[in-house]
Amino acid sequence: MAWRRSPVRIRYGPPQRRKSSIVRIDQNKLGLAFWYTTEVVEKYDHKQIEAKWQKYWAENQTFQAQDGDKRPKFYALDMFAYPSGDGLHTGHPRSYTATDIFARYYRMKGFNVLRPIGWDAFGLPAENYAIKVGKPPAETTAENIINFTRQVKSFGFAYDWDREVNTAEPSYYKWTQWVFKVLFDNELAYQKEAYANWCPKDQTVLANEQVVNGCCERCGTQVEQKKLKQWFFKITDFAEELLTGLDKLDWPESTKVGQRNWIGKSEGVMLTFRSGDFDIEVFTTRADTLFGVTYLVLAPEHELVGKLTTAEQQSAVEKYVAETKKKSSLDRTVAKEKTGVFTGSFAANPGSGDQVPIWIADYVLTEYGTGAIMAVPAHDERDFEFAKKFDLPIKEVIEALAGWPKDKPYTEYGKVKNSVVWADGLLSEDAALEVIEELEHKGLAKAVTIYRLHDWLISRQRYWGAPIPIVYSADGTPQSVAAEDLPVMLPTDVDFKPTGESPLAKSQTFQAGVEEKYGKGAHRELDTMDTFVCSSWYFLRYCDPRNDKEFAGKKSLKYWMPVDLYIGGAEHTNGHLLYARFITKALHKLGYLDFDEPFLKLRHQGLILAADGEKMSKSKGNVINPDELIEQYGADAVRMYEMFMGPFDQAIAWDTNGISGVRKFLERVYRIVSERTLMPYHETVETGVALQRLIKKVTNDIEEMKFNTAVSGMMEFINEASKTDSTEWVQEFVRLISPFAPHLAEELWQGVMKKEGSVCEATAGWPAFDEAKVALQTVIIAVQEKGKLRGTVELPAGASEQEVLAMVSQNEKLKKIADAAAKHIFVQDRVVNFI
Ligand code: ANZ
Repeated sequence: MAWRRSPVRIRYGPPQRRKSSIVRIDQNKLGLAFWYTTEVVEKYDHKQIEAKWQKYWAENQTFQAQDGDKRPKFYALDMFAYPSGDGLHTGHPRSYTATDIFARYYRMKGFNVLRPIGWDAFGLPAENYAIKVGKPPAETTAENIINFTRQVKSFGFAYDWDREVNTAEPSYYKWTQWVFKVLFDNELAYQKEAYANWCPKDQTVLANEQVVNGCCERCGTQVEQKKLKQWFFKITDFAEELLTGLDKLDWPESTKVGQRNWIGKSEGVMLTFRSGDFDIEVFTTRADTLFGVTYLVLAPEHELVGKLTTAEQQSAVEKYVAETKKKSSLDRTVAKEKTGVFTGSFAANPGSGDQVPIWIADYVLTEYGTGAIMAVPAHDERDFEFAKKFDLPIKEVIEALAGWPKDKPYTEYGKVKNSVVWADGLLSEDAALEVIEELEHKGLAKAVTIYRLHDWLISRQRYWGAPIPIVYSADGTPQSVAAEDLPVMLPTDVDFKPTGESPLAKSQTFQAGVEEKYGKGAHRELDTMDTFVCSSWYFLRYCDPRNDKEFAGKKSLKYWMPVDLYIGGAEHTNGHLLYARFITKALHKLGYLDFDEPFLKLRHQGLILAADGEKMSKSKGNVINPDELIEQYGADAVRMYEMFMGPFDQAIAWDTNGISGVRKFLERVYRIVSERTLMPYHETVETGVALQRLIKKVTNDIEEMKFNTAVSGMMEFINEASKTDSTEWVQEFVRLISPFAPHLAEELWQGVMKKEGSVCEATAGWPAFDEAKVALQTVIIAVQEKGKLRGTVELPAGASEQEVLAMVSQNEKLKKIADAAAKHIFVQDRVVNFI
C-alpha cells in the first residue's frame, strides 16, 4: 500500500508548543491511502539545538582520540591558528569545516580519529599586537586564546580539546628548546656571522622565507642587509631528501613545484680563476662557454673584494659597496639598468690563460653559488647587458642556429667554436665534460650540485618567543643547556618593546643561577627562536601532549603519525611546510622518529573574498564577522554554506543570499525529516535509487573534497524526496548530512528519531550503498487518455503499477485524467492508458 501526502497540511507551530500526533488514514478511488495529521513540528531553533549538542559532545567526550587502540587510525590536522586580536576570520572555518567533515566521516566509518587543536601563540604578530594595546604579550595572548576558543567552539568542530597545546606555555616550549638542543648537540644548529635580512620596523632579523618581494612579510617594511652573528638550522644538509621526498607525497602539484623551486637544485661546475695569490672560485652551469669569458664579476659583499681592489679603484669600489647594502636581492635581480665597478685587478682563465678584468656588480648575488661568476656576454643575457653598458669585449664561442637575432646573445646549447683545439667542434654537453676533465687534475675544476636553499636563520632579537637554550662559557664557547634544566623560562621582568637589542638582556632574573652551574663568566644566549620553530613540530606533540618526560612517547608517535590529512593555506609552502618536513627528517635521522615525512596528504583551501570580490581587510571595512553569522544563521548553516560556496581550493566571494539559501535548506531538512519520522514507514523505488545514488555521491565527493557538489546533491535529493511519500531515506540522510551540519543531524538522530548514542559515532555508522542499485536506470512512461498521449512520468525501471499511479497523481493535469477514468491499462516500463 502506498502513502500519499496529506491534503490537510502539517501545521508548524511556534516553538513553545509541544508535539501532538493524530494520524488518520483514508483511501481514494485509486486505492491510494491518504494520511492526515495535525502533527506540530517545532521550528528549527539553531541556538537551542547547537548549544544543546555542543554541551552533549563535551560532556560525553565524543571526540576524544584513544591512544593506540585496535581500530585503524586517522589523523586529521588543521594548521593551528595564531590567536590574533581580531579573532577568528571567516576564512578559518572554511578549512576547519573541511577537516571536520573528514574527521567525522572517518569516525563514522569506524576509525580512531585524532583531530587536535592548539595555538601558535609565540611570535611577532602576537607581540606587535601587545605593543599596540600596551599590555604584556602573555596577557593579550591569553585573552585572545579565550576569544578564539569561544569562537571555534561555537562551530561545533569535532576537536579533542583534551589535547589542546599552546606553544607559549613552558610545558610546550620546553620541548621546542629540546628540539634546538638535539640539533645543536648533533651539529645541525650552529652560529655564524652572516648578512641577514633586517627589518628596521620590527627591529629583528628575518629568515629568507619571511621576506616577500624584498619586504618584511609581517609589516611590509623594506628589509635591509645587516652583518650579524646569528643561529642557523642546517636545513641544507637535507636539501636532496627534501626534494626526493616530495615524490611520495599526495600534495597539490603547485606546492611541490613551489618547494622544488625554493630548494633550487642546480648541477654545474666550480672553476678556479687565479689572480696573483688569490683563487677566485666561480659557479657555472655552462663550462662549455669557458673560452668566451671576457671578465669576472664578484658580488660586492664577496670577501676578496677588499683584497683585489687596487688603490686607484678603492674609493669607487667602496662607494659602490655601500650603495649595494641598501638594496634587496629582488631589487638587484630585477634592476633595469646594470651597475658595477672595475676592481683594477685581473685573473687568468684556467682554460686559455687569458687575463680577464675583475669587476664587482650587484647582479651577482652573494648568497648563491660562490658569489662570483665568469661572465660570458656572448651567451648570457645579464652579462651581455653589462658588457654593452661598460664596453667590455663580447666573444662568441657557441655557433648560433640560423635565424637567431643578431642583437641578442645566443643562450642555447650548440657547437663550440673559437675555443681551444680540443673543444672546438664539440657539442656543449661534451665540451663541458672535456673542460672538467682537463682542469680537474690541476685542481681548477670540480663538478658540483648546489642548492638555492639556505640554512634556516632561527634567532630573533625579540621578546615573545622560546629562549634559545644556550649558555656561553666565559671564553664565549656556546654549549646547550642540560636537558634537566629545560625549560629556560622566558623572564617577565623585561621591557618587551623592540630596540634592536634582545629584550632578554634587560632582565634581572634571566641569568640567575647560570654561573653556579656553568662556571664563572657563563651567561645565557639572549635571542629567542623564530616562531616557525614552535610550529615545525607541534603535530608530534599532539600525539602525546601531556608527556613531561619526552617530546612525545614512541608508542603514541608510532600509532598516530604521519598525519593522514593536513589542510591549510598555500602561503606556507616555503615556510612552515618546508620547516616541518626538515625537522621531521632531522629527528628521523637522529633516531627519534621512524618516519621521515610528516604530512602524507595535504590540501589547501581557497580564500574567502568579500562580497565585492576584494580581499577581506579591516581597513576596507568589508570583513564578515563569524560571530554575527552564527547568531543569525547558526553554525551548521555557516559550515554548510562555506562548503557549498564553490570548489574548496578556489578563491570565492561571500554571498549573503547563498547563506540564507543554505539556512532555508536546513530548515526544510529539519521539517521534512521530523515529519517523515512520524509517518508510517514507506519505500518507493525511485527514492530508494535516489538514496543509493546520494550515498555514493556524498561518499565520493567527501573523499575527493568536492564538498560543494556533495551539498548540492543533498539539496536535489530533498527536492525529489519531498515530492514522494517515502520515509525510508531519513536515517541514511541524517547520517550523510551529519559531517556538514552536525548539530542539526544530532538533533534529528537523537532528539527526533530517539536513537541511542551520537550520530557521529561508528555505532550510527556511515551509510553503505549498493552499486547494483545505483546503476538502476530510469524510464519514461507515457501517460495516455483513451490512447492519446497526455504526458509522461519518469521512474526507475521496473516501477510497480501503484508507484506509477502515485507519480501520475502528483501532476495536477494527469491526476484529473486519472480521477475521471473508469479504469486503466498498465504496461510496465512503457505506458499507462486511462480509459
Ligand atoms: C657562465 C655562464 C655562461 C652562465 C652562460 C650562464 C650562461 P642556475 O641555473 O640558476 O644555477 N650565477 C652563478 N652564481 C651566481 C650568483 N651568485 N649570482 C648571479 N648569477 C650567478 O644559474 C647558474 C648560472 O647563473 C651560472 O652559470 C652563472 O652564470 C650564474 F652562457 O656561468 B653562468
